[in-house]
Amino acid sequence: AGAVPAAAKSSWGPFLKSIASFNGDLASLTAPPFILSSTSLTEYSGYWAEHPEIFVAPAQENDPQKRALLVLKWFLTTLKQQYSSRSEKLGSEKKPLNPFLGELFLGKWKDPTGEIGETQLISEQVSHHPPVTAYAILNEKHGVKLEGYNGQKASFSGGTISVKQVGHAKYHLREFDEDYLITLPSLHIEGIVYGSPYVELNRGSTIHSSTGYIAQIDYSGKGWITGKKNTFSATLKKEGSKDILYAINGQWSDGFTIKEGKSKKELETYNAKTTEITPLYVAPIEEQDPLESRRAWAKVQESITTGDLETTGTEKSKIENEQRELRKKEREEGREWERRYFTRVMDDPVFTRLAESPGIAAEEGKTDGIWVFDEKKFSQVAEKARAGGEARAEEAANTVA
Ligand code: 0T9
Repeated sequence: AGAVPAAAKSSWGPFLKSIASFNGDLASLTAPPFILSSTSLTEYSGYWAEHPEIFVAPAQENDPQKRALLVLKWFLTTLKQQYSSRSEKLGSEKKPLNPFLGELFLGKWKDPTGEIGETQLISEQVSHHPPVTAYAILNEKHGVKLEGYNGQKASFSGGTISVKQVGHAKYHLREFDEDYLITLPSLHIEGIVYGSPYVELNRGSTIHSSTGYIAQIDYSGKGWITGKKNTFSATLKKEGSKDILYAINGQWSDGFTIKEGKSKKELETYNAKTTEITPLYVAPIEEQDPLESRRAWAKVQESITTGDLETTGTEKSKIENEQRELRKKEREEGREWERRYFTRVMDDPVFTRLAESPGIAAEEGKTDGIWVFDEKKFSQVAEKARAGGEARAEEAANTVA
């Protein structure tokens, strides 16, 4: 208790009252200024690969069973970034900026060692109403590709906001032509009454592999055995068999232990607290595309940081009005906003095949169709950028001459 800054206490009460009549649309929540984050939700896609070396590790493993374990391990190591890094950094969960349609967040994890290779992030807001973010994370050197999309369905009851994630992620290994379908955990926001919200995971999530391995992860929050927050227990099995090949237990924000199923032999302990992350490189704002998140929101972000509420309001409204105009024009011209990197499909063969495995509710993964990373669009954008770069270089050369 007592986490609400004194100056903000007066705004928290009315806010609590307003969420009591919450309609399920998280973006419509008007949170008090001190709980506003200057980060857009498009940036959250980066949490999937803040340990690039763990992200590509499965590509270097020849045994399919161990590969499936490494994919599960990688997934577990992303949870701390995804769900508790903001609380740790900012003191509580904060409300992200609600991305506009077509907003982009692009970056890369550089690799000075040359062993991991560069890992590239492409995140795009593919829907505004309801909000859906799609992403692709690519490591060319190791032939690893993650793609997915993410929306949220929320409800408020008993003092907490419960959030169901809509969407899924697919992890692909080129060398083995192998796919993993990842479902996303449900979460709830605790600590709301005290004004210091933080995320806890509940229920479970799964990873189904095209090689027939199934990982099941159960989240129990303050587990009844350990009483510790962020507790989970995971198993890896072969489809159709009850034998546990590996069991992983611990806390996703702290650490966990991987044991062999039969012998219970300890294979590895992972320390989430001491494993360092690799920061994402994002181009300087002046080099960014106007649709890139940090460029588009720059003024809003600055005013949130300095606590200038008036500017936050006016700059936010500018973006919202511009967006309304764009949508109106599209409606009049009978067209739809062209997503730069993603395409909506009604059926994705990998998703359909893996989602058929028992235990997956395929419909839950669909947000009016499935968003897939469009390699063709991607290479066209890359081609254009190259051509642009060459033209600029030529121009520069001519100027010098
Ligand atoms: C995808 C992730 C997601 C996004 C966030 C619910 C939430 C927005 C969605 C699901 C990422 O891969 C993982 C992590 C955290 C999720 C966010 C936590 C959160 O609180 C927000 C919502 C929109 C709010 O900000 C509610 C306001 C709250 C902070 C004050 C009561």
